[in-house]
Amino acid sequence: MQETRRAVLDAIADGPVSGPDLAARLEISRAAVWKHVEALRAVGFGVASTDAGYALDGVPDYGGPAVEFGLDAPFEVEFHPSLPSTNARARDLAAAGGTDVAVLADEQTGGRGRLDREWASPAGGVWLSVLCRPDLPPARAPIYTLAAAVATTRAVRAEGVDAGIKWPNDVLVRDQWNGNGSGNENENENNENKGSEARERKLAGILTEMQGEADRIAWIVVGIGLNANVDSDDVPLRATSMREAVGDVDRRGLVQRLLGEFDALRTDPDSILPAWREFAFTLGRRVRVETARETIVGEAMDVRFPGTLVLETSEGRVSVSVGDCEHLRPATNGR
Ligand code: BT5
Repeated sequence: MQETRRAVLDAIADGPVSGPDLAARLEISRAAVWKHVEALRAVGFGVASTDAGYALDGVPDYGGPAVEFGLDAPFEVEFHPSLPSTNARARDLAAAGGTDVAVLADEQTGGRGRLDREWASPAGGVWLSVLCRPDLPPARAPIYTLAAAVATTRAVRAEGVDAGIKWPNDVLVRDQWNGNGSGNENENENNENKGSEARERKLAGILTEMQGEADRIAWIVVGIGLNANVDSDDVPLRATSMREAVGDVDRRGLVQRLLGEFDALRTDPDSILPAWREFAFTLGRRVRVETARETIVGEAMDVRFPGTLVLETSEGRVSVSVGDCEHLRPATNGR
């Protein structure tokens, strides 16, 4: 939001302020005050004109200015009703020199996951890409993916959704009928992995893209897809939504919390791994990790900086930095 417009908004949020007072405080003309007030009304803010002056009496439900107003993080927020992909838009902004921008869309028509997989993005979700330029070597970029997973988990937990993280980038919800996640022996007895995966549904995924220079990240785009106010019929079978878990949520507050948490984590990198471990569904589980070269099965022991999964396998300890991870059912007697 334009700086003076934000200052007008902040001033009238604390009670009525007369036009002349506003003009004097912000060192602009009274005509300029009026223009800013009209512009705020045009994007959905309620601005009452009372005898005592202008007063804020309504904030739009969602959108760029709505999320920016009251946001405790230094991001400019750009909102689009529909975009092919917020990550693609953020990459364009990166190419144009932008930074600390959060791109939001109500729906995406060409949303993408990792390896160019399709990402269902119906209207009502939170499709968000954060562009920043951290002073980090490219090899440390995965810590940003972990930070985004932690921020997303905290934001959805604050809405009452009991979510956790699957390495490296999925936020999952356990099906209520099997809250402990340790396996219901009557289900899918013959299929170790399908049985277990069906009990955890994907609520959010993260796609991190970046451009690196020799020893420093030029820009990084962290794309977060969160099934907020969408029907579970409109996302894949093994996915779920906040609507399904707790009903519709206030997306403005949700995104503000998510961005605030993400900003706090990126400025305190040492706090990321402990928080990730706290929310991890993966640690202590038997997992199968598919990398570009091999398939590794083992017990997930730990995650290490900047996001490496440590597995105990039949051939010893193995560390994996990139791959698709599946939670397996715990081994049962006789197997
Ligand atoms: C991810 O990929 O989980 C990363 C998803 C990132 C999406 C965000 S939305 C904002 C930004 N703009 C974009 O274009 N992308 C980012 P991956 O781990 O590869 O998982 C992809 C798989 O998840 C698909 O193959 C489907 O099986 C499943 N899937 C697709 N849409 C889904 C949805 N809405 N919810 C849950 N699972 C979904």
